[in-house]
Amino acid sequence: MKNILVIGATGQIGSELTMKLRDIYGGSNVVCGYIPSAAPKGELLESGPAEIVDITDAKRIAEVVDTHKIDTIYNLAALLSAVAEAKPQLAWAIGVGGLFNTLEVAREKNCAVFTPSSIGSFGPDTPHVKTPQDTIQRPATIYGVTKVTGEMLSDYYARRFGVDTRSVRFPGLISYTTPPGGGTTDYAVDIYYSAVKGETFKCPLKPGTFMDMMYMPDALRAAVEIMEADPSRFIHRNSFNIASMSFDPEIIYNKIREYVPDFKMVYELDPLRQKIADSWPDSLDDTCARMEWDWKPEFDLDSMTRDMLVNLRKKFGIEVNEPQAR
Ligand code: AKB
Repeated sequence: MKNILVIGATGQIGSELTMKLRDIYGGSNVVCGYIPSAAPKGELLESGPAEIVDITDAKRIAEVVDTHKIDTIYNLAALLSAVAEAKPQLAWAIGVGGLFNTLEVAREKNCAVFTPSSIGSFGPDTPHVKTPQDTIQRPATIYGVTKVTGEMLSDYYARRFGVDTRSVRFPGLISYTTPPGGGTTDYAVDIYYSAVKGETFKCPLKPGTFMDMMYMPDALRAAVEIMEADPSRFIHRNSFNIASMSFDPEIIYNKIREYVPDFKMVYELDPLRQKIADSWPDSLDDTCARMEWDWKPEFDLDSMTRDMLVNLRKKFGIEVNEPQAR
């Protein structure tokens, strides 16, 4: 049985991953680590222990690890790409300083560490289509710089100190539970909210902007499965490409229109997000993850769209029948 600390447990991934980990390992064995400005509420607060853990405070991480006899840390603290461009110093302090603190505590107290990387770890010189696992990265954003640094630091701690560090490069994550904040791929979540609310969607990226995306249940499963995987099969550790679907704004819009025929979208470009998206891959090659720990996605664009529409309508109390394709 694992004793897990999730740092950043109230964020977009953390709020759902903490609940999934509690389902698997038991509520009392998974600590929700949060900062006071993002305190847990409802089920997240009630289903297990919660502790204030600011990732920039190494002493506090060590205290919580000792108190709860933690053996595995999920480090989900980060600023997303567009916000990080506005606050590069804070992005570094959290993404790199915070990871360094976490790895040091893990080294001293013998914890395994999961830290997500991202498609944002790639840059303009990366091959954009079917981006290989091992290729040039050289990102153009501070977010990407922190992610590449994190991948290398995590590999260093594994090689040099034997810390069990593992990671995946997440695509844009789509979910109906906790909205993302400040990412470049957020449009692919926002578009579903507009569709169920009957609003015209203002798309910040131009047609033809392809990026990898993934439905949250697949992403959560990846985070659990990689930490459960047999490390003797690993050739890589930090960080594995994982993929399930790649689309541009037109493709997702037309998919939603199969279920919401009156849905309207207009383009209102955000130059910062467009520049970031243009520097990221169109699609990743996830062969290594498939071979080294049997990664396999379950959702495609159609099954994700159906599930998103059903669940967002429930969330907003909108009565309609199960969406049917035209
Ligand atoms: C972002 O857009 O910043 C994130 C990511 C792809 O890492 N969703």
